[in-house]
Amino acid sequence: MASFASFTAPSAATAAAYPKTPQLSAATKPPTHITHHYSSPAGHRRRTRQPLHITCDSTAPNNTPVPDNPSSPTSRRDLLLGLGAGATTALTLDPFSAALARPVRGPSIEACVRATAGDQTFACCPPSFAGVDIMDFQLPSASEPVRIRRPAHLAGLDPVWLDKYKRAIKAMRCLPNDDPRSYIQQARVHCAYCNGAYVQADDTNKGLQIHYSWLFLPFHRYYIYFYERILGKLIDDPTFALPFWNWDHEDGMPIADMFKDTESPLYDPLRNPAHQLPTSLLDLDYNKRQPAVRTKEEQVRVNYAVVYNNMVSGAKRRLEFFGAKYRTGSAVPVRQSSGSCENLHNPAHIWVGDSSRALGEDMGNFYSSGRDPLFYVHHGNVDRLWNVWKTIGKFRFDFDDYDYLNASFLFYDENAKPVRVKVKDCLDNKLMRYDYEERPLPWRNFQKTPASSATVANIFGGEKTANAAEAPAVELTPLTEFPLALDSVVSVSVARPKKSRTAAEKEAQSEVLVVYGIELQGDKVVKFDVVVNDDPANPSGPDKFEYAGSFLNVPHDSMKFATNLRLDITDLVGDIGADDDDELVVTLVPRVADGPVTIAGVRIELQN
Ligand SMILES: [Cu+2]
Repeated sequence: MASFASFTAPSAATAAAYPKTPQLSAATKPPTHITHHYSSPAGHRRRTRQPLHITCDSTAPNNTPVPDNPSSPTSRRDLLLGLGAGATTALTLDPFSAALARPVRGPSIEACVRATAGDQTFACCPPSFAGVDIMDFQLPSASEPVRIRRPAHLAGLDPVWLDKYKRAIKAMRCLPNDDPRSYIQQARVHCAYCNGAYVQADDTNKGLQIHYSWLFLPFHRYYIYFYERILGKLIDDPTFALPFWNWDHEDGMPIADMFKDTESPLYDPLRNPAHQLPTSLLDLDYNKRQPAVRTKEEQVRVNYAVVYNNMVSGAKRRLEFFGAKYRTGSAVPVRQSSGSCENLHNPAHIWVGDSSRALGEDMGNFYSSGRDPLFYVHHGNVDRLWNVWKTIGKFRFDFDDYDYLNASFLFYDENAKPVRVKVKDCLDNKLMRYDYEERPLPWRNFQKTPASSATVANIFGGEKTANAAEAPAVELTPLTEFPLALDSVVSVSVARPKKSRTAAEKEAQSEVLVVYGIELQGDKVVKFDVVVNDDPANPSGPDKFEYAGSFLNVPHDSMKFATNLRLDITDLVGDIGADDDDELVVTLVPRVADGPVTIAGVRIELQN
């Protein structure tokens, strides 16, 4: 047990139940008990939420409040400007002039302040780094065993491994709260990086947000890398590997049983109970209060379609898969665009979280999602799909941009030592001494089908292919009426930069549909779908040719922000027979609007 010498082991066995959240929000109104009453959004009967009992071998109360960073007592919400009238203009410009081209060099820890979510603030800053040497990350020794991550629904059948996993999570829950490896401190990592607690080290006038950009995948890779190594250390097992939530395979779509056992340290009471039934399959096209009425077969098909869209047809190039380039100096309210890897992962957050709570805890808000063990398992699959994407071929490889490779983050490692990591050291997970068990990819050659609506054929089919915009049955909103509030279905005719492209031209450049200047509150769930040459009265789902993609915001900080949605429609245009059309009719279909959203416009680009 020598490896435990470096931290204070909890002692004595008195804590009857471990309250998971109170210390997170001393200045707000945290739940101080762990039995909650729940009213499901679909009007189910009220039920009492199962409490979670964790008995720590400890005399130390593990709900000791962790103080904020004393130098930064207030939230940044009031310190940074929200979006002004010029924001839309700024978004349409390239914000990355040569003078600004520098890698994002992690957060300024000294300037960490309380995070925001809704009208509350939360203490999410890490334990002070003051006077501590921050090491540069070193890849683990090549002699270390490779940790093999297995799908959760299969790994859970192995009682020896499951026991280790539960013991490790329990040990993490029982660490003192000021230990940077403790359960609550690990959850705070996500909160601090995602809910407005940090500014950039090299430009403290600018906030730091690791979503909606190319930082999304590498940040989360390192996050669960350290989390996994901490768990292994806590049970003294250097081979310990996390499972991954294999939701891109039919068998893995329900939440794995081990997370639903209310007596287990893997359980989180703050989830949507309606989605923890044995028959509940994750819905990758989740519309929150509009429950999908699908058979199991239909849900599996829709999920495969969503994975296919975000991994294959809509993710031919790096910008659309990874998300926008993000460099030091990029203004905080302008989050250029998320990649399809992130878009693919968003619905699970909303689907798992408790939608009866204003902030959607735990998984439904970035400030709290790290409190659910499922978070790390969900992100394991996202991390795995990064690797899978690179095997699909053509232009699917990592960015080699200097500012990507040298972007850096700060983490605490398994020895509670602060480490500065750079993106370039995480591009090959095998060098990080972990890997994934191979799984079939049933979505890989998904066959989409045409929209079933006869109306679509009437409007856009037959001889009516030369200029779909002239179709009389669709009420078109002129582009000059943008920006507009997206509070109902909107169809707009958008000119294509080039029609009748040859196969070689399609190979050389993707046709990308850009919904730009999407403005919303960061802490609101907003979802809209985008369909092309489709019937606005009966818009298609993800398994149809006409469906281009969806925008979904997972609630995070409470600032207003603007972003873009980029959808590769090269395949779509061919599928719907619109190759020779001058224009496409793009329909935006609002699905969830917990807050207002405005759209500055829609355009089509050709992109290398
Ligand atoms: Cu996530």
